[in-house]
Amino acid sequence: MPETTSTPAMTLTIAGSEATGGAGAQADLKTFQELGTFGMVALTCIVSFNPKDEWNHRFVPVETQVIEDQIEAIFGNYGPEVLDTVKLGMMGSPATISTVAAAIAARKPKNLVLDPVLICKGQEPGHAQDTDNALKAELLPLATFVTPNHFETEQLSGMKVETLQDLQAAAAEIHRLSGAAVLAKGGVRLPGSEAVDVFVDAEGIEVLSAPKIGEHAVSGAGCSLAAAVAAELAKGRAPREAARRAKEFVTAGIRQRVTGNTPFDALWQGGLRD
Ligand code: PXL
Repeated sequence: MPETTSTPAMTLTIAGSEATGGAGAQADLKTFQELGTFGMVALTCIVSFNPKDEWNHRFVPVETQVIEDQIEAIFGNYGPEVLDTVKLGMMGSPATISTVAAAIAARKPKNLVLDPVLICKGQEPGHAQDTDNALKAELLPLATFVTPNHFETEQLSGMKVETLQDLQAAAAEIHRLSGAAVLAKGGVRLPGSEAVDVFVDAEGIEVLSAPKIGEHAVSGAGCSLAAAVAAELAKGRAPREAARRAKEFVTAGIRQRVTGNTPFDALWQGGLRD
């Protein structure tokens, strides 16, 4: 058989490990593969839920030098013209944010999708204020696409979000502040039978809507949504089309979610398969 080489679209996630495979880098990598891109990971931290303590997070940061080493290895192998799409997930500390911001600013990938993970389940709001501030100051200005959830939308916009109109105004504000395309997630947090998300870019606003599936947030939905946006951008789709496809991917994955012993189910990235 003659040898052939292939050149799939390339996607990197800089994110944390969530050992049970619901969220974090595991969700990103599965999403990348499912959507036909060649996935890579630079790990920022390791999260292990604790079954003996209501599934709260145990969190271990990866040393900043090791984060730099991983990013060096990855971009040494594929330059920024080949690897032009990077997704950022959980950072976990101001030191990690500064390390990642410097590494990204030096490589300038065409697409930088920021999932602005501020606090996770099990963390006290306010506990991570310095991390929130560093994320806003150092990573948000580099992003070309940002995917805040309900809480993160309020934090990044400084606005209260209780209705779809509020979500539209807050998403527009984050777009104004950052210049990035914004996909702000209402998810199950806004009242009504539809799970609504709002997309905004320079061309205007669009409400993406799908019937709610249950009343509870599913683990990995945010990670998978941002990873799906990154995969679609890497394949050459425009941001608005990437947002629409990512929403479909996540809706199908929530419909076919996986149940275990944690109090939240996990999204299945194979939801669009026949
Ligand atoms: O869903 C946010 C998230 C992102 N990354 C990691 C996580 C979580 C939530 O549990 O553990 C590593």
